[in-house]
Amino acid sequence: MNLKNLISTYENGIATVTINRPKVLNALNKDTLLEIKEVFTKLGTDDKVKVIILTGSGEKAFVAGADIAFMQSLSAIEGFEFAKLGQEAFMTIEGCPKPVIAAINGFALGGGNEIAMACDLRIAAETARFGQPEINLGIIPGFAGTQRLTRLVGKTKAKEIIYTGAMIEAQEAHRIGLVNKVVPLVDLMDEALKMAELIASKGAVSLKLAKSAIDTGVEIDFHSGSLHEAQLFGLCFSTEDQKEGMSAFLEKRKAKFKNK
Ligand code: DAK
Repeated sequence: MNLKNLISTYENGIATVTINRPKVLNALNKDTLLEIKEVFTKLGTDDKVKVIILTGSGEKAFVAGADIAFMQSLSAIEGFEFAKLGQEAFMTIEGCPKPVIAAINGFALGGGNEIAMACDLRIAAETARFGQPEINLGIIPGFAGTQRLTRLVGKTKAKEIIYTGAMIEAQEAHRIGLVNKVVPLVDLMDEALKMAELIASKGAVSLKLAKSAIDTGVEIDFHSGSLHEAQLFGLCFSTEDQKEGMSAFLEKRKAKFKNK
């Protein structure tokens, strides 16, 4: 894969994808979204990859949003195509069967906060800043920010963030449940790797089913979600990992999952 806007590396079951446009604070243009869609589709089906970390290049920004210079002169048709591509790219991350951890190293604004929210978990540097500043540009969030932010932090906080366009600091993002953890910037990638390694030590099938149970369940009613969970729970019993996990517990040893 010939990548111009991303760097993708792999080590010991963990892939790290870095959005690499530091001169424009890693803003998302069409080519970057195309590459995100392509890379996450590929990593999602690569059996070697157990967990993916998404981060931004440099120390200033994770992603400062959609590329305003690119968007400024779009026609209606181009705007529609850009919107569709963005939604597809973000859905590819959210629907990726592997856990995705956002390591947020700086500004996560607009589409930057939205792409972080499409990930499963978010670890933020103390210096990270979050916001949905679209209102300042005369638009509203367009990569499902109104939906994902509301689900994560509730209607009241989501409306405050979206109506004011103001930035919030990492500790406040943690307090309202937007991020899982805040760490010093120098420790960010180590902490993300530590979490990725812990998750990568579990069975890939149960991770995938847990992700599906949570993400599908939150979009449907409680009883349908519980039924979906029961079906996936049943499916676990067709795996070698369930047999190994339970045998290992009873034999008082550490499970060696085969990811099947
Ligand atoms: N796009 C393009 N370039 C950007 C950018 C962005 N979002 N953010 C920063 N840059 C560029 C700056 O223009 C500047 O370029 P040069 O002047 O050096 O050429 C360079 O990055 C460094 O930025 P600053 O000089 O501004 O750096 P500061 O430290 O002074 O300020 C900042 C950092 C992050 C506070 C500031 O850059 C800023 O406010 N940036 C814009 C943040 C923003 O408004 N983000 C939201 C973008 S709107 C859609 C769906 C979704 C969306 C759009 C469409 N559809 C459904 C179609 C999403 C929209 C957004 O995300």
